[in-house]
Amino acid sequence: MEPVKALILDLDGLILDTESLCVEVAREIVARHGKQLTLEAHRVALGKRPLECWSDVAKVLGIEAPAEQLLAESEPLLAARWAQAPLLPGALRLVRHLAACGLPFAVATSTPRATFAAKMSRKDELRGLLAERPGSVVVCGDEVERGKPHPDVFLEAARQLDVAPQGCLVLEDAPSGAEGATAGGMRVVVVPSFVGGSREYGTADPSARVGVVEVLPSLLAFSPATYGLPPFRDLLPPAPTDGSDESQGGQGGGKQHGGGVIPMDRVLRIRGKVVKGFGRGSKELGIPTANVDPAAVAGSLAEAVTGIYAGWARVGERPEVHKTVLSIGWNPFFANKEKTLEPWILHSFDEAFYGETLSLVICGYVRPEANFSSLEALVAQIHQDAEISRAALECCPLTGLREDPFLREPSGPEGA
Ligand code: ADP
Ligand code: RBF
Ligand code: MG
Repeated sequence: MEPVKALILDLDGLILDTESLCVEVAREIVARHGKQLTLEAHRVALGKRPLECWSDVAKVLGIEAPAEQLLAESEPLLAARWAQAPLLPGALRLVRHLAACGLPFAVATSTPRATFAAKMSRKDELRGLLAERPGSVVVCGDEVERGKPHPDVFLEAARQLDVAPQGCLVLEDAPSGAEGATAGGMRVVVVPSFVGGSREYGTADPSARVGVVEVLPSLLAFSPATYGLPPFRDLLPPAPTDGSDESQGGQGGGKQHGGGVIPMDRVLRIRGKVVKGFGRGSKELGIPTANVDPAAVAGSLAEAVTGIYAGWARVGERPEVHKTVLSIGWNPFFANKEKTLEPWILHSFDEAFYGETLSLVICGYVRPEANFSSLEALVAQIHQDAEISRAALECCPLTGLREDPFLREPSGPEGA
């Protein structure tokens, strides 16, 4: 297989969370035309150029107004919002890493050049790394003949990077982007931004020469080492620098992204009541998990990237702050229908504490959720997660967050 020589990154939905802004504006515009935005309309438009998005949305919803008019209606609403689009988890970390190791990379986006500038206007570091480095390559939607799902932006990015398509690895969130990169003869890692999730992309084939090789829940789960690229250097606890084992691999759940806990740029602070779970934590796994009331944390839970995390926990107003490891997601092994947030607090309690308020500072990403061939394998993995989290929470900057003021605020049931 051709080694990966360059990465090509999508922008919207991969690096920037512009999807929620677009959905908000699209809802308003289609409502003006007497329609409601559907999941299908959102899906077909995702990742495409603005005019093509609107023509797809109009077609799917049966709006008679021309796409040009819908686009013109949306532009002032969006223009006011672009600069505020948040960075997606793991995006800045990846871009910093690529720039630091001198790996060639490019942006291939459906966004027109002027909108790209608006989106970057308040992202100084990101803009510097993406667009203002010597040799930066950014190809915008209005700089090629055809938009995604055609391969034009990707092929132009590869041409400017001077790397053959077989040597390019594309990171994309949208079906149209994955299709375009595949049509260009490239391998694609998909990080779905679309609520419909990974089913859209079928099963990934890790050994494919072209097309989708991997589907990941977030950029935090992306491991450059899988493609023979230099591994991230920020994992905790730090790998020994002198020893013979340079790989950082083989440790606990970290295996899937190279070993270790990733310190999070944006720490999550969550407070909620402890409620009854599925009743299998202690009984089936021997691992009690204090399920946090999903209603109390509705917003944060919906937004949080699924995965296993490390952090600090305080029960009610008790004086102690404990290390914790936690799972946010759907528990693929049990195929839950509800997204849960379940900390296993690394402390031995005398009795249960249902109904008490739990305050959590979630500061490290351990690994993506996974499925397992047996209950024993799941339990062994959770114990490894706990060990690696214990060690990581002794390291800077995670260790300092034990003193986070959020853990000391009065813990009303609603929290902050
Ligand atoms: P459920 O399915 O109701 O969550 P579990 O078997 O997972 O039941 O047990 C979780 C309960 O056990 C928690 O709600 C908490 O009251 C109690 N508990 C005791 N020790 C711990 C611990 N170390 N971490 C989390 N919860 C604990
Ligand atoms: N469930 C899964 O299906 N897959 C996992 O990878 C997984 N990892 C977990 C890691 C930790 C640290 C914890 C505390 C739980 C994890 N679980 C996982 C959830 C576990 O299945 C759940 O806590 C029990 O089913 C009890 O509800
Ligand atoms: Mg539980």
